[in-house]
Amino acid sequence: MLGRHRRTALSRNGAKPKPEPLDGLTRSFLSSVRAIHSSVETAVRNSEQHTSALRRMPRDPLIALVGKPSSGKSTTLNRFTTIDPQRAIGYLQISCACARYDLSDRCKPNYGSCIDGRRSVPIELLDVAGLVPGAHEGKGLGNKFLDDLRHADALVHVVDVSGTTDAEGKATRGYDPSQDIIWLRSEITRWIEGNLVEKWGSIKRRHIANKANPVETLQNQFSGYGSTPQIVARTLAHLGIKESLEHWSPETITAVVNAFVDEKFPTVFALNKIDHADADKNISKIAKMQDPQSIVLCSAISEVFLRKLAKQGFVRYTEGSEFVDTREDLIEQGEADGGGLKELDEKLKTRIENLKDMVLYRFGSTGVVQVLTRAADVLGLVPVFPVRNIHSFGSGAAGNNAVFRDCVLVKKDATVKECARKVMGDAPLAYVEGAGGVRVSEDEVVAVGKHDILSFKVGR
Ligand SMILES: Nc1nc2c(ncn2[C@@H]2O[C@H](COP(=O)(O)OP(=O)(O)OP(=O)(O)O)[C@@H](O)[C@H]2O)c(=O)[nH]1
Ligand SMILES: [Mg+2]
Repeated sequence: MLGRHRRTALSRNGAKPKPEPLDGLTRSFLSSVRAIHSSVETAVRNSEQHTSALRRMPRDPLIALVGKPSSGKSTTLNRFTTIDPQRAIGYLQISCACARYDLSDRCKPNYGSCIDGRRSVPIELLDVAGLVPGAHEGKGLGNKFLDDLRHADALVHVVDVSGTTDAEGKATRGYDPSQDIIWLRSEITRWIEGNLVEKWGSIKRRHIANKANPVETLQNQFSGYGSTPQIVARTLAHLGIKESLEHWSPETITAVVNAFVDEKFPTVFALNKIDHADADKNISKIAKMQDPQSIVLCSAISEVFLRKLAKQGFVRYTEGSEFVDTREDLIEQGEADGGGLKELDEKLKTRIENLKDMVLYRFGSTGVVQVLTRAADVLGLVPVFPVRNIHSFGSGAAGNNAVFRDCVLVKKDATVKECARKVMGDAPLAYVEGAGGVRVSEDEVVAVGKHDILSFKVGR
């Protein structure tokens, strides 16, 4: 994968690439993103006016981008539809239920899109800036950072693998980015462990007095981090601890916190700036330390650049792929008008060639689209399709034969009851029907292909 190719880094000698040439493009890019977002909002409002009792859950799954300053979080976020500087809506690609029933031509999502059974479902992304070593003691944006983190269901740790920024994001050369993975993780565990150990004496006393079980006691402590009893139960099951809680050693507490962080904050490592000449050796080192499933190689700046050029009619770019065609390429391929694309000047031409050499041909894509897919994988999200009519899969609107209009993402191990709450809010539930019109118990756990098409019947 890390084949030897001509090396022409986008930014020479690792300094931050000059922003000037991109400024005009950036402005128009941002304004078009805002335009997209406002049309998304209008579409959302319109659909809300005439469709089912669907409501937004108190909390939908949230993926947080974390990483030291200048690692590329904002650049990555800008690839998605930004709501404000910290938040964006990304679209997750999933297999839609319409494909199972050969109904793809009638599948019309309220949110996102569905093409031939590949559905894009919106998911919220949060840019959590301000993390530096020592954050758990309040350094940098310390506590603010850690507070924001509570809401996250999965983390994307954006790691600068160019080695051109130190642990605090300052320009340097030859920095070892595998260190960032170690200290960032340790900031999170030390924050949680510090809070736990501080109160351990009284936690133990209450545990004994209440004759509580360890899940109850720990969930009381961890609920502030957005934990659930299921997460705590999985944490403890994973460790298989024999001693009762009041006899736990400091080592056991450390192990519990570590296992809890694994469960609560599943993490994807987005190894960013792969366009840089020094990236290879750093990637190899990190690849040896981490589960390969948790790693995605990416170049956020290349993705942003290609999307801008495509928007402005300079290239044809299939997002998430390695395919970039210029006017010349298309003419060569037999499209006489060059696909209606504009001519490129020499500077842009060279830059695109470099980008193909350094990123697309070597790694197969800019990797940014894959970051989200991988995050959803580690989070184990299950798409659930609520329908009004379990036989037609329709939304119940007269004269409308569209199917599977709604899709919600729920976390692994979610029950039918939790899905109902997510979709219907507090409306009283009479019963639930699953595919084939059969009754489904509220305690059933949903999974892909199992109880994932549901019709909620309201009433007492
Ligand atoms: N070479 C290269 N540079 C990149 C890439 N992604 C981002 N950068 C540059 O890295 C610098 C920092 O990027 P940002 O996206 O602002 O970083 P950040 O993580 O949001 O930083 P803070 O907001 O300070 O926490 C900018 O100059 C980007 O242009 C990339 O894929 N390759
Ligand atoms: Mg930023």
